[in-house]
Amino acid sequence: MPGGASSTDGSGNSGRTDGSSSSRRTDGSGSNGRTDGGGSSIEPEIASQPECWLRAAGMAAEVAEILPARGERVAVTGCGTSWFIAQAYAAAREAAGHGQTDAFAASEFPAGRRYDRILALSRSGTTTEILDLLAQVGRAVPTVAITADAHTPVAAAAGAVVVLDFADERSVVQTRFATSELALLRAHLGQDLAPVAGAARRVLAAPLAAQLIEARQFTFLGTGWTCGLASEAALKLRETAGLWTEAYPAMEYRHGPIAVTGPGSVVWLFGPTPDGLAREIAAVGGLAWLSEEDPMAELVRVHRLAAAAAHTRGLDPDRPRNLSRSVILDNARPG
Ligand code: F1P
Repeated sequence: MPGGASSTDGSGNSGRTDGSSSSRRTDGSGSNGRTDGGGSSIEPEIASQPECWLRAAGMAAEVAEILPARGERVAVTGCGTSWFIAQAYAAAREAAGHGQTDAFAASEFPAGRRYDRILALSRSGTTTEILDLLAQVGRAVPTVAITADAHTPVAAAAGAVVVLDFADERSVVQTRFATSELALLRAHLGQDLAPVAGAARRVLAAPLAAQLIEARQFTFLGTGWTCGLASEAALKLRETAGLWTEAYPAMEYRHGPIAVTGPGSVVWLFGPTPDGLAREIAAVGGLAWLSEEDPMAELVRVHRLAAAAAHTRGLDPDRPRNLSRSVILDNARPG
């Protein structure tokens, strides 16, 4: 069902594209077999986020039955961008009083912990660590996956699936899929996404500040649910433009990370600014970037910067160095 939800016991591995026999990144194509037809895809994907968010949020009632219920003990898992979105949702859910929510990289999921539901995030639906985890769990615990592609192994591996195919991307790096699944999850927590989409439209319409385009190093800081967004922002600039980026909980910044701030550094705050921190950043020569916009809209500014910085550096933002749409491993278990 496009853009919908279903419970599945489906048929397995169609869509898995394993490529060469021993490489750790094995889908080879860099775009899961898609043909881009020239020109960057990432800019229109970035620009479509407000509409995608509203559409995803509009699905919240339809899929409420298979998403975590209030009071459940929940684990959320993913890899790369999906892990950082898992972190953001986990903190937001717990802060909203919906119940204990832990986030794990799929490869580090603690065996033996009891949860009422496991939520797996995977745009591609083919990531090995996610599929291995779901296979280990089986039907012992209710599992639900959010994916962009219903015709991938994750749909069979999870007990239920939410498909956001309208937010899928041609770009290797995730922008609108990741934020759309977070929009759905925020809506499921009872948040109104309309003002958030409005904030993203303002961010999209504003010029990118020259100080951001010219910066040599970025440190992203967050608190609560924006810690995950800060990590995702840092990953986006690394993946897309090869930039030096770091991310921490805001109060951790003074405990070491401040050492790398200097002229040409931007310290980008996604959550509330701890008292005195902006002054300390300025004192060591960095630029503190603060925003009144919703942090998810602020992530859109990072997306725009990532694409612009890639072009400035002569890189193709749709095909980042050393990356592919999905990491599919031949030997899933280390050691
Ligand atoms: C996500 C992911 C991306 C990363 C890279 C490999 O996988 O880890 O975040 O940019 O391209 O894949 P998934 O969400 O499809 O499981």
